Amino acid sequence: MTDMTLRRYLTASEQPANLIFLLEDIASACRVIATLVREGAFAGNLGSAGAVNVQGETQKTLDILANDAFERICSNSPRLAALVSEEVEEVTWLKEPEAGDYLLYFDPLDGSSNLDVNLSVGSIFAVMQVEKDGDRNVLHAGRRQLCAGYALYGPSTMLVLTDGTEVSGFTCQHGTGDFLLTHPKMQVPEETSEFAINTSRYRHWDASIRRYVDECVAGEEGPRGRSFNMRWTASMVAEIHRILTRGGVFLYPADRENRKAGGKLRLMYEANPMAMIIEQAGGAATTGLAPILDIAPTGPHQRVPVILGSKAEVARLIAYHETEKA
Ligand code: P6P
Repeated sequence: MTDMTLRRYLTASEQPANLIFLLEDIASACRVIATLVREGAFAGNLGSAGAVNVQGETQKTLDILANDAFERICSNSPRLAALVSEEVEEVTWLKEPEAGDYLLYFDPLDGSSNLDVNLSVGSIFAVMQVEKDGDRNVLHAGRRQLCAGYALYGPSTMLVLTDGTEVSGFTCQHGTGDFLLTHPKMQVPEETSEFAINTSRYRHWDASIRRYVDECVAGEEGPRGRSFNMRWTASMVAEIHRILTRGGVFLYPADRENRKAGGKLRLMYEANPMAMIIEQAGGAATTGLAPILDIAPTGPHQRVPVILGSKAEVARLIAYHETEKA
């Protein structure tokens, strides 16, 4: 069994000490959230908090507790200037920003509708930097992310992280709480026969998405000449982890119903971090019309269309966005 702990891995990667401190704090927050999720039924933490968040979604009690864990644990990081959370409308400024300070973007508990039915959920995060002293701008394109990652609270708790050079997966050892390197240099297979989309939205889809899914469903007799499998777990973290592990393509496209809102998923703390991870693992990430990481944000909670995963399938979907205009 590996003895490569997250600390050893980060130290060997020669990241700046203050970034290592921040990533360790994020890992600590994820350990706390893993316990909160695992013990939720005993502590009476399952179910709704009776409030609605900035997204207009009913907040689960664990959404709030997970956000509190990130805030409480990460706010002490020496060079962290601001927090941008899915659960908080405003940007939380911890200090007067100085050039080089870190900005932390996070979805503390993604897929929380799965909690009450005991299915996988996760946390998603990304780190960028303040550009110059006093600069209170958190709206930077995803290309500027220094690192990104997620925690998956599944049969085991995993932390998957990229620092812009590779994607590494760490599994939390239940006894010690150490995150040990179990999945080094993760790569997305270029080809796949598995797609993930909420098919109940078929009636809202554009022609490009309908064509893609219809061809997959047509199987061996259809234009793709092979059968496809479909998965939908209502947890982006679980979908992305499966795609990183065995390939696939994840789609939450713009459609006739969500286009006015910009799509469903949020750019700064869902799409951008996952796009960096997938690109670093050899996959591709697009809105269908442009790379996600090139989008110039207009707001901290901006929504975008998301298509990402195995490069060959993403390329096909981009082509269909060009040819199927309806
Ligand atoms: P739907 C969870 O709410 C989330 O943001 C992602 O984790 C997930 O992929 C998607 O929304 C699920 O959407 O349409 O199934 O509710």
